[in-house]
Amino acid sequence: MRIGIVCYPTFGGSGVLATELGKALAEKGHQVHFITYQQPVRLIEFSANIFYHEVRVATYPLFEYPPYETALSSTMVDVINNHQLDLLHVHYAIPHASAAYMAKKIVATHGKNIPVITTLHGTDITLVGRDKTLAPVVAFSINESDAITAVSKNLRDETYEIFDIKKEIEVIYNFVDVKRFQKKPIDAFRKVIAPNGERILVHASNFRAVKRVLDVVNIFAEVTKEIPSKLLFVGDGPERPATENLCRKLNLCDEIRFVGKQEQIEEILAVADLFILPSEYESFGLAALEAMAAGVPLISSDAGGLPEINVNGKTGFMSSVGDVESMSRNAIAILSDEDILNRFKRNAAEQAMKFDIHQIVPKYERLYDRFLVANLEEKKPLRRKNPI
Ligand code: GMT
Repeated sequence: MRIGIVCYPTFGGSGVLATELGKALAEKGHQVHFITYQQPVRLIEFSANIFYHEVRVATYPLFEYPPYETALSSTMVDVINNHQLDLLHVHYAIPHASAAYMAKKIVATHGKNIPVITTLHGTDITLVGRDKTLAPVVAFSINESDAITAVSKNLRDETYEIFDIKKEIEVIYNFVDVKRFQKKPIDAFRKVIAPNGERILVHASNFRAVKRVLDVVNIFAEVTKEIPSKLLFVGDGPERPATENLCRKLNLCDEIRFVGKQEQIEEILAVADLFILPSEYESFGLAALEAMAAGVPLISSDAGGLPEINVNGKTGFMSSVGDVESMSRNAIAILSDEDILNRFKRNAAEQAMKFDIHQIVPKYERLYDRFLVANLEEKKPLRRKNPI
């Protein structure tokens, strides 16, 4: 099949998921065309089945706001026509679903039917999408998609709650390539981070307000009073300065490291003992799933789709959003005993298997197949019942 994938090329969960999906499909023999404004961060190695088409936005002194969405639709049309795409799979509704709608309408005038599948990821619905400056377009373009998927049951329900969606939204969970995360810890790396055998806690995110990164510092402050430990912050974003200030205020600078945006997150997770994700909302929590795949238990909030991946008391613990005291207590409970920690690690790794790439990617393929078959049916010449 020839599949066009549209996504954000950055470190965000939706872009990571879309890129990993494209890579997996290419490995299975499909031809995959990424249409983005930059090379996706996880698209580093060469594959004969992967193509990359950069969206270039025209600039002109008149344009205070360069027309990205128009450029994206035009690039989609170009790729659909010149590479005979069978379907478009767009990740994150804004502005990808509406740009795809426009492209679909344009190629229809050339006599082509291009099915559009929209995968909703979270903030495109719960945070940004519901804003009144965007909502009518988001709702319309979701309804106009040929198929809609959401990355958790929670996100599906939230979408029905927020918008008047007339179609079925199918849940296809996010996935992880478990094998990639089953790395042996590099001793030398562990020693650099925790020279005296301290426990290693990790948080990875885009440091937006919704992640409640300050809670991570406050949880760590409590943990380190009881258990010698270190904290690694992976990623970067708007809350970073406030987070650094809090580390300084609590005199924890020697215990906390900011390692920035990392492509090889699996190397870091391989030495981690606990992953902290106290988010205000998380449609799924792909970063948490990656941690679990590396055998790292999870201390998280119970917001959004997190209860669909974190099994309370088994793969980690969940607490109400903002309940730093409960999260600290649970973290200490897991970290204070080697046997308990190892049991949680095993459970986390086992739970991640349910979301392994080999379980989930075929679900997308089956969804694609439905449209391929429908399109073939449409193209079949009409057979007369009584040929003359
Ligand atoms: O804020 C983020 O975490 C980035 C955002 C994105 O769309 O790139 O992540 C959302 O999509 C991820 C992949 O499906 C989910 O795992 C995250 O939970 C979701 N983030 C939120 O809902 C806040």
